[in-house]
Amino acid sequence: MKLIIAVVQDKDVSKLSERLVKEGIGATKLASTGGFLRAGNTTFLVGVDDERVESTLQTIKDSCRAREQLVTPMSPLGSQVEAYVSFPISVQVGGATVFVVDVDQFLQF
Ligand code: 2BA
Repeated sequence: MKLIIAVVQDKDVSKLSERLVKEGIGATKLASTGGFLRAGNTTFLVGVDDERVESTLQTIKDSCRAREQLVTPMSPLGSQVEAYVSFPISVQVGGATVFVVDVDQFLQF
């Protein structure tokens, strides 16, 4: 068994949730925050038997798409700490960031 941990954009959550339910794949959703953008995203925990890993990854891939997001970092201007200028830059977010890890035991009490 594997645990698939997938960080997805909030805009893709309902589509992915619906697909997982339809395909009978159990999942848990956690509200999470990206370390870089500090914007909300959603982390799915999906436990699946080994033979369903590839199809589950394909479901995640099909449900999540990349988007451009503008971020305005603060950049120092000159030597004074309080002198800052900000300008927006575009970063590509997603589709999904996925980790697949081995599960030692799966227990339900
Ligand atoms: P964030 O950390 O908010 O990152 C959003 C997007 O910003 C990233 O998209 C990437 O394009 C860009 N980015 C991240 N760190 C950067 C940096 N130091 N410099 C320049 N640009 C940077 P994705 O790579 O698609 O990641 C989407 C979200 O997936 C991330 O949101 C984070 O929540 C998660 N994630 C990505 N890589 C991860 C990792 N190695 N471990 C855990 N979570 C990760």
